[in-house]
Amino acid sequence: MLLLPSLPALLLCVVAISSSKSQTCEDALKSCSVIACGRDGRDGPKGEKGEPGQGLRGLQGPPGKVGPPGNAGAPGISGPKGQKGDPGHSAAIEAKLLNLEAEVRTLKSELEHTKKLHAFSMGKKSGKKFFVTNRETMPFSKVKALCAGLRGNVAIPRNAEENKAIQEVAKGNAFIGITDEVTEGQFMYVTGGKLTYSNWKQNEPNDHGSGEDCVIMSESGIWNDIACQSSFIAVCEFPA
Ligand SMILES: [Ca+2]
Ligand SMILES: [Ca+2]
Repeated sequence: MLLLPSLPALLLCVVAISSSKSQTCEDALKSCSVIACGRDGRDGPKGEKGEPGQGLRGLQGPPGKVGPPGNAGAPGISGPKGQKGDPGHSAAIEAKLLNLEAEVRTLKSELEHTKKLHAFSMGKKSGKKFFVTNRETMPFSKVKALCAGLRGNVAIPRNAEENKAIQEVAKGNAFIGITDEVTEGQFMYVTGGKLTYSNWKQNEPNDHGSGEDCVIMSESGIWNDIACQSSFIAVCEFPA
């Protein structure tokens, strides 16, 4: 950088030359790095590497490019357990269903109990059915409709025991489920089938007057054919 020697070095060199006349200028050049003798010198030997400079450092360069993404890290630790959720719909429906089933079992049991009590209170249970009346009188067609509405049938005495049971329930002239509406003179059960038992009054059935196709049981338990449009006591029968 500095090709010229400093002023004190130049003066020193001049002083050295003047103080020793026996020295040649070339000798002086060996000890002086600056040509001070009036003619061109040659390049001196290469100096040793200097100390690192104390100058200012350069400005910081711009940031480099973003590097590629790193590998995925290991899974973290499981979080704390959450609070218990509300019961689902299916669980609620299942619970209701169980309640309903329990209620149905209870109702069935109570119904059986009630039927037994009813049959016992009637005291007229005969075989596998029992007979019921409200003691109202009405034409035969209405008796059939009334009993069907109660999921029963018009009372039918199929043997002497049932005949007696109906007699005790009716306590008066009551229709029984027997007619010859289909074929005159051929009495049948309203539920189908020919008679297997009968308790006709003497000289009955006689199809008196304009015709008698229905049958009543008198207070004494004997039968008589009679007009279906007449009104008599309604008695229904139900399975026991
Ligand atoms: Ca008849
Ligand atoms: Ca008659």
